[in-house]
Amino acid sequence: EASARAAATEANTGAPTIFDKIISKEIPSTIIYEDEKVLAFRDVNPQAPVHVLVIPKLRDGLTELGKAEPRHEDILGHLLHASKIVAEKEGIVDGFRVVINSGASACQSVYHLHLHVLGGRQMKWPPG
Ligand code: DGP
Repeated sequence: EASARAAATEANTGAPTIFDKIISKEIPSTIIYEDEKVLAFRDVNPQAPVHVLVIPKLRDGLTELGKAEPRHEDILGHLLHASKIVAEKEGIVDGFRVVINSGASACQSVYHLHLHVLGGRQMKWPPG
């Protein structure tokens, strides 16, 4: 846990992230949904039978949810709605979880805002 937190702290530089290369398709990913504003693709390290990341194509300062400003309201709503579309496409819309890790205390590891859409198994509460 301490090392995950340390890695998360070190990763938070505001520099470009691996997600830029996923958006540009330089790094391949399994895309589940895409529109002009967002991209949804399978997480490389799935924590559930369905585990998809939904990200804004334009980061626009949204390294993490904790940096959100009023100008981000539209994209934040769009990301949530895209998460529901992903859940529908993946056949889990009757029960799924959306998670946003924001900052080192939440062990965020990639500093480009992303929503985790998780499902396909019984989820537990509270999360770790
Ligand atoms: P977080 O801990 O919330 O910052 O989650 C970052 C997620 O990103 C983590 O679950 C693994 C995923 N991830 C990291 N690098 C890649 C990659 O190159 N491809 C894909 N598909 N997922 C990645």
